[in-house]
Amino acid sequence: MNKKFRFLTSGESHGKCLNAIIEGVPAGFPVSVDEINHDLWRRQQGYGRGGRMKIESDKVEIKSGVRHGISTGAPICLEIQNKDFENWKTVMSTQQVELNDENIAKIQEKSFTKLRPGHADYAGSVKYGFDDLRNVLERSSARKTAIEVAVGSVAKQILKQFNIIGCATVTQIGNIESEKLKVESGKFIFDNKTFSIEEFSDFCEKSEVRCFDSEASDKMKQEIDNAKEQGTTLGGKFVIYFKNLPVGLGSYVHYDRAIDGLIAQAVMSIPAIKAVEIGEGVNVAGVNGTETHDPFVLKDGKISRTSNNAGGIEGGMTNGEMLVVKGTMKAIPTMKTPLPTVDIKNMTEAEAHFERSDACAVPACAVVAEARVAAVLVDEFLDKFGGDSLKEVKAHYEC
Ligand code: EPS
Repeated sequence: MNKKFRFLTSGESHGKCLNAIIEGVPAGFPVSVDEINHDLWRRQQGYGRGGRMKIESDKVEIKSGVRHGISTGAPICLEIQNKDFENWKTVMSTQQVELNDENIAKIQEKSFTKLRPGHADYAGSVKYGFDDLRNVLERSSARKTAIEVAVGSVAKQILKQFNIIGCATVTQIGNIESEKLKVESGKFIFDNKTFSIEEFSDFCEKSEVRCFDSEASDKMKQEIDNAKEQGTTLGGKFVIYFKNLPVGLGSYVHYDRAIDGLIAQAVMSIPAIKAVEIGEGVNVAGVNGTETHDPFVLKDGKISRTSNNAGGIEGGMTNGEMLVVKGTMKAIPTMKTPLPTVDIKNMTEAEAHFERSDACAVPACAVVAEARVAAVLVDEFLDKFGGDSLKEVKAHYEC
């Protein structure tokens, strides 16, 4: 498959910085640092975030591929500095450090060998042959999602040129669920009122847990407080919406071109995600065909639908309806009250390693998922309507 918007990232959780190189942004697209920084800020929010978010205030530097705020068609290089690196300079040095007593002590202090169940520690150390699990933690950490959000923010800015807008909401934290949300004809219905995507998004942005339902938000915060008190962590569910997508992104002709498969991969690759659903998702198992599928009707002479159970995708392609992607995140595995484990240093039973963590990162995860979905959508959008410049892409899109 020939990707049109592709990117690679690098960087460790406590290394110097996180980087991305994006290839495929045509010339002439506005790329705003402020918009990227706003998305980075959104990712850092959320009740239940840990101490690291008090240290960092993520800001991106665009290092190439953009001139005076406009893309040039060249690869775009993004960089986010890890402020915490100041405290990890010796431990995370990319070069050999002098092995004096002080440095040895610093490195040993941050080494760990007690596997955290649920994290990448065990499989990662076996796979890469590490004795020090620090080597696994540093790249497997969800810290890398900061640079993924920066990439997704560039993708969102491209989509915005075509009036394609997304938003992210949390619908469950621990056992607390939000009110059931109805989405009909591109409108959001809850609390017996109807809202546009912009209005709906505002409710989510204002909530400390990114939930549109204020009553549920309060209960979710309480649930997080309870988990903290017990030294444990919480997972949950979120939903990503994208509106105004053209018909026909993705394809049914090959397994690796189905857009639902691509979206599922993108969201599933976020640390701690255990399930991805499109539209009604797992609910379709218990419902017959008559109730599952979305009838066609003619509305003012145009083909229209009476429901959107499919979540905007049929046959591996967007069908013009609102895209609905649901994600399920497990509780973060680094816990104050540790689980039983094995210490690989001396092969004894032990308690799992604990270091600073988040009691709940579902609101942040929703922002990451929105960014990852945006990157897939742009890739497919440029595959269908691509050109070397914004002007060419617009011409292809409009004809
Ligand atoms: C994260 C940074 C990390 C964690 C979290 C996500 O910072 P630190 O390890 O320094 O506290 O807060 O990562 C995890 C919980 C994890 O399991 O990987 C971030 O920037 O989102």
